[in-house]
Amino acid sequence: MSRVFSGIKPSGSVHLGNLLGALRNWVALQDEADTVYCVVDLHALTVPQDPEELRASTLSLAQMLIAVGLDPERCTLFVQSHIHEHSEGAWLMECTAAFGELRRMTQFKDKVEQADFISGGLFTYPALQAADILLYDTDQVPVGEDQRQHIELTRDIAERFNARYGETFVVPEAVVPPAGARVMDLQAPENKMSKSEDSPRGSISLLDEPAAIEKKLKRAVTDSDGEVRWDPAAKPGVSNLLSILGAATGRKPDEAAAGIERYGDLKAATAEAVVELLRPIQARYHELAADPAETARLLAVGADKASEVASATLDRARRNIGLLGR
Ligand code: ATP
Ligand code: LTN
Repeated sequence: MSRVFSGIKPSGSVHLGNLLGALRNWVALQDEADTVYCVVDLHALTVPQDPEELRASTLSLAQMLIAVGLDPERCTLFVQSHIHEHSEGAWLMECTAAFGELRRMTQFKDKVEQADFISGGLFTYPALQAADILLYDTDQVPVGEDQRQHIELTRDIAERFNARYGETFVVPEAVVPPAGARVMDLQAPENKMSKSEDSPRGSISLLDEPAAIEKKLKRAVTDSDGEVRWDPAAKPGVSNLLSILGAATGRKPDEAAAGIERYGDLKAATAEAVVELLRPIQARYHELAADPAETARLLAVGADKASEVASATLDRARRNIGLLGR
């Protein structure tokens, strides 16, 4: 059975892009593979955090992952910082990645432009991500389009480590869904929908009330030519609405355009589809949020399962690279 691994940061609330680009795929893969999913709290530390908020968002993200359909009995669901092998593995990865490779990462370049404090961790972030993936002998990494470059780097690191020190790591590949891989911001459709707080009106949180969803979609940026047509280059706003509508109703974006002539109708149809998609997720989330102790228990079971695999892989890497055993 192939091994699947993926991670999501506990920063801000989970949005529609996360769901359509990544989480739905995570859920589906539970039936086909040995799946390992991680709340990557260490990755959230690349920017300063409020300690209480970070703790709360880590727990709440785990609850949201279960609400969207991850089943802790069928997958391994855990918190990254519970498994110390991730931090230790990251050092081995940092020493295997080239400075130039890390410098070329577009996510780093974008964040550097926006951030007023640039931590060292922001730069070495993809090395920690490589450790996450390689510790679990991962074959496939389901992610949105924006993560493709990090997975390519992970492959290069694994191949280089194996070439230098002998077969140690499985070389993984990215699995990017055909529809919804890149959901764009509703107000600035040239940017991806994101958790960052600069554009609350451009992003639909999985916990938004129906009225808020309708309002955000009604105000979504379109264009002035008035034709409902799938054409991401010329019509980014309209095409984004069609991708969302398509992904929410199981169709390709151009098929979703059939029978819709006016932008107002497109927005209303998209809002209705999104509200229906989120309704059961929200109900389940609120149930789980009422019992944090149960979530903590589930995460502890996940950490036990994860630890077994991660420690065996890290031992192998330590040995192969020449660290003295004790
Ligand atoms: P941030 O905005 O803080 O960078 P994020 O929204 O990108 O966060 P992550 O935790 O980094 O969220 O990503 C979790 C998963 O969601 C990743 O697999 C990522 O590829 C996917 N993803 C994130 N944004 C989008 C988007 N707009 N469209 C499709 N997939 C997305
Ligand atoms: N970098 C990813 C989150 C992430 C991840 C991972 C994804 C951290 N570790 C391992 C896949 C596999 C992001 O910013 N979305």
